[in-house]
Amino acid sequence: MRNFNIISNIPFVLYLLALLRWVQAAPALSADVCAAGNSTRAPVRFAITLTESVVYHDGFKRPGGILMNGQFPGPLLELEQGDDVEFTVWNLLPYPTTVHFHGNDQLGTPWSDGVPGLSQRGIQPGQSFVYRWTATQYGSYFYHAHEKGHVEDGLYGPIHIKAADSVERPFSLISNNSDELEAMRKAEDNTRPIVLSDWRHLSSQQVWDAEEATGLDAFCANSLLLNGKGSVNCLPQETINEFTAPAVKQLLNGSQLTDMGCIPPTVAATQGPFPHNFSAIPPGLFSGCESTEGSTAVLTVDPHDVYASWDLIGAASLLNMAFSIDEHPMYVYAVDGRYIEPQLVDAVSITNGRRFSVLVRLDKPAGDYTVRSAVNGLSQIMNASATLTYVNTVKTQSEPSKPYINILGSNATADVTFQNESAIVPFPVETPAQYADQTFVLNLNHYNASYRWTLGNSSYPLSLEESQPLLFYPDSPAAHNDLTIRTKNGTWVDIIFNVTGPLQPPHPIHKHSTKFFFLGSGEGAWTYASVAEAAQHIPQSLNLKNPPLLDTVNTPAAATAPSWLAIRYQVVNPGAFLVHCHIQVHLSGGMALAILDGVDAWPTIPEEYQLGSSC
Ligand SMILES: *[C@@H]1O[C@H](CO)[C@@H](O)[C@H](O)[C@H]1NC(C)=O
Ligand SMILES: *[C@@H]1O[C@H](CO)[C@@H](O)[C@H](O)[C@H]1NC(C)=O
Ligand SMILES: *[C@@H]1O[C@H](CO)[C@@H](O)[C@H](O)[C@H]1NC(C)=O
Ligand SMILES: *[C@@H]1O[C@H](CO)[C@@H](O)[C@H](O)[C@H]1NC(C)=O
Ligand SMILES: *[C@@H]1O[C@H](CO)[C@@H](O)[C@H](O)[C@H]1NC(C)=O
Ligand SMILES: *[C@@H]1O[C@H](CO)[C@@H](O)[C@H](O)[C@H]1NC(C)=O
Ligand SMILES: *[C@@H]1O[C@H](CO)[C@@H](O)[C@H](O)[C@H]1NC(C)=O
Ligand SMILES: *[C@@H]1O[C@H](CO)[C@@H](O)[C@H](O)[C@H]1NC(C)=O
Ligand SMILES: *[C@@H]1O[C@H](CO)[C@@H](O)[C@H](O)[C@H]1NC(C)=O
Ligand SMILES: *[C@@H]1O[C@H](CO)[C@@H](O)[C@H](O)[C@H]1NC(C)=O
Ligand SMILES: *[C@@H]1O[C@H](CO)[C@@H](O)[C@H](O)[C@H]1NC(C)=O
Ligand SMILES: [Cu+2]
Repeated sequence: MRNFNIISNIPFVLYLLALLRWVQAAPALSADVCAAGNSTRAPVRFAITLTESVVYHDGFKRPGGILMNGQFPGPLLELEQGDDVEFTVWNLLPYPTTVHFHGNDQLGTPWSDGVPGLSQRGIQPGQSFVYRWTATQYGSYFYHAHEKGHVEDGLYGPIHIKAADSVERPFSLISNNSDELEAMRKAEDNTRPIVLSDWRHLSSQQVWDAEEATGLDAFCANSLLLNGKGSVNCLPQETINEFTAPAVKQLLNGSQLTDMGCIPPTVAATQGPFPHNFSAIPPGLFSGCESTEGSTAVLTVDPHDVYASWDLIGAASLLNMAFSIDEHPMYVYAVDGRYIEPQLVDAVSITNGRRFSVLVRLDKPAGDYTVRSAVNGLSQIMNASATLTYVNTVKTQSEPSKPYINILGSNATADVTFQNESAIVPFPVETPAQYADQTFVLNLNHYNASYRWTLGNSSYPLSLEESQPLLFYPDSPAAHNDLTIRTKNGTWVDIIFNVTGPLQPPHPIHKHSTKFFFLGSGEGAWTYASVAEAAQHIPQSLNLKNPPLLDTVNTPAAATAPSWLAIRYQVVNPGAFLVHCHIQVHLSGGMALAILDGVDAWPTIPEEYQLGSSC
C-alpha cells in the first residue's frame, strides 16, 4: 500500500520539478497586460499546467501520459452561467498542443475554440495561451486536447456550469413534493463528475505510427477507466468466445476474438479492401493482454441527501460504453448540457463526447454497490467497475449488489431499461425552422486506406493542423476547397451524414460552436435532395417538432446497409469551426470538415489573439 502511494506521487513530484524548471526559464507573464473584456464581474481564472509523465492509470506502466497540474483527469472547472472565463494553458510538454472546450458554444469568441489550423496555432513547448470565453450555457462540458491524438494520452478534465436561477429546472416532472424538490436542487448544486474513458498502453504517437505502418484502423483499447482509475482484467478465451455476438461470429468466419476481446485485424470485412502490413503491428495494439491490479474509483453518497447528481462525461477516444449503478435507477435530466424531460432508466449508453446529467435516489439499504461500464458495440468485449458507497450511516445491505448490465454492456435481466435517445424531449421544447436555407450531404467512408476517412468529398489531412488558421485567412485558397463548407450568418443549415457503408461502426459526430437540432437518423441510403423531400417519404424518421438539442450524436451503425443522420442549426456565431468524428483515430484519419460559419459577417479578431501577438 505504502509503496503504491509513493509510485502514484511520482508524477506530482515530476510536475513540481517541471514547474520549477519552467519558472526559472519563463519570460514575464503578460496575461494581465493583455486582459480583454469589460465585464463588471471579475473573470474566473483557471490554469492548467501540462506535463508529460510515466503514468499507471490502469496499473500498467505507461510512458507519455499527460497530467494537468500533476493530476489525471484534469481538475474540475466549476462555473456559474454567465461567468467570463480566463483559462490559461501552460504547455510544459515537449510538443505543441491545444485545448478545446467541448460543447461550449464560444459565442463571440471563435478564437478560443482551441483547434489548431482553424482558430489558433499550437501552443509551443514552454509557452502559454489564455482562452477567454463566456459560459453562456449551463450544464456538463469538458476540456480536452485537440491536436493530434493527445486526448488519447489523457489530456481531459470536466467542466460544470451551474444554471442561472432564472433557468427553469425539469425536476417537478419527477416530483412535486417540496422536500424532494429541495433535495434535487441541492443535489444538482453538488453535482460531481464521472469521467468515462478508454485507455491505450501505446502512446497516441505510437498508435498513429502503427496505423501508418500497417494501414489498419486501430480499433481496440487496453482498458476502460472511471474517473481515471481502472484495471486490466484479461478474460479467459472461453469467456470471450462465449460472449461473442452471433453477428461477430459470422464476421470471424471460424476465428476468434483476440485476448483483448477485439476483432483481429486480419478479418478483412472490418478493415475494408486495402493493403495491410500485419508484421508491423506492435504488441498491445490488437492483442497481448496483460492483467494488472490498478485502483478503483469510489463514489461516496450520504443517504441523508436523498438524491445525488452526477455528470456522466463520455471522454473516451474510441469506444461507446454502457454505464449503470447496481440497483440504482437514474433520472437522466440533461443531455449535452441542456435540460430534458427526465427519463428514468437503469442504464445509459454513452458515446465519446456525450454528457448525461443524472439524479439518483439514495433509497437502497446502506452499503456498497458496483458501478459498471462496459463496451457496448460489436468491436470489443471489455468492462470496468467502480464502487458506490453509502457513508454517514449504518450499513444494512446484506448481499452483493445485483447488476443491471453484463460485460457486453447489455441488459443483465429482461426488465432492465436503457435510456432511449429517440425519446429525448428537450425542456423547454425549442422548435427549429421548418425549412433549411442550405443542405450539405457529407459522405462518411474509408479513403484509400482502412485508417483514412472522409467527411464530405475529401479527407481532412492531419498536416492541416500546422497550417495558417482559417479564422485568420477565410479568403485564402485553402479556405475554398473540399475541406470546407461556407454558410451565411442567420441562415438555417442542414447537414446530412451519409454513411456509405458497408461495415462502419457508429461515428460520434461532434459539431463545434452552437448546438444543433438532431432531426433524425435511419438505415438505408439517403436518396433525397433535402430534409423537406425526405419528410414526404419517411416522416416517421424525422422530428421537426421537438427535436433534441445536442452537440454530439452517433450515426447508426452501417452493418449491412448504408445509414444516415440529419442535423439542423441556425448560424449565429460567425467563425471557423470543425465538425468531426470524435473517435480520435478517425479524426486523425481525416473524418473532419471545416465550417466557415457566417463568412458574410466575419468577426474582427482582438489584438491579443492576433497571430504573433505576445499575449
Ligand atoms: C470596453 O470599453 C471601452 C470603453 O467603454 C470600449 O472602447 C471597448 O470597445 C470595450 N471593449 C470590449 C471588448 O467590449
Ligand atoms: C407537478 O405539477 C405540475 C403542474 O401541475 C404537473 O404538470 C406535473 O405533472 C406534476 N409532477 C408530477 C410528478 O406529478
Ligand atoms: C471463411 O473461411 C473459409 C475456410 O477457411 C474460406 O474458404 C472462406 O472464403 C471464408 N469466407 C470469408 C467470407 O472470408
Ligand atoms: C512490413 O512491416 C515490417 C515490420 O515493420 C517491415 O520490415 C516490412 O518492410 C514491411 N513491409 C512492407 C511491404 O512495407
Ligand atoms: C468486469 O465484470 C466482471 C463481472 O462482473 C468483474 O468480475 C470484473 O471485475 C470486471 N472487470 C473490471 C476490470 O472491473
Ligand atoms: C435483454 O432484453 C431483451 C429485450 O427486451 C430480451 O430479449 C433479453 O432476454 C434480455 N436479456 C436478458 C439476459 O434477460
Ligand atoms: C424509443 O423511443 C421512441 C420514441 O418515443 C419509440 O418509438 C421507441 O419504440 C423507443 N424504443 C425503445 C427500445 O423503447
Ligand atoms: C485515393 O484514391 C483515388 C482513387 O480511388 C485516387 O484517385 C486518389 O489519388 C487517391 N488519393 C490519395 C491521396 O492517395
Ligand atoms: C461534393 O461534390 C459535389 C459534386 O461536385 C458537390 O455538389 C457538393 O457540394 C460537394 N460537397 C461538399 C460538402 O463539398
Ligand atoms: C448573426 O446572426 C444572428 C441571428 O440572426 C444575429 O443575432 C447576429 O447579430 C448576427 N451576427 C452578426 C455579426 O451579424
Ligand atoms: C450517399 O451515399 C450513397 C451510398 O450509400 C450514394 O449512393 C449517394 O450518392 C450519396 N449521396 C450523396 C448526395 O453524395
Ligand atoms: Cu468515426
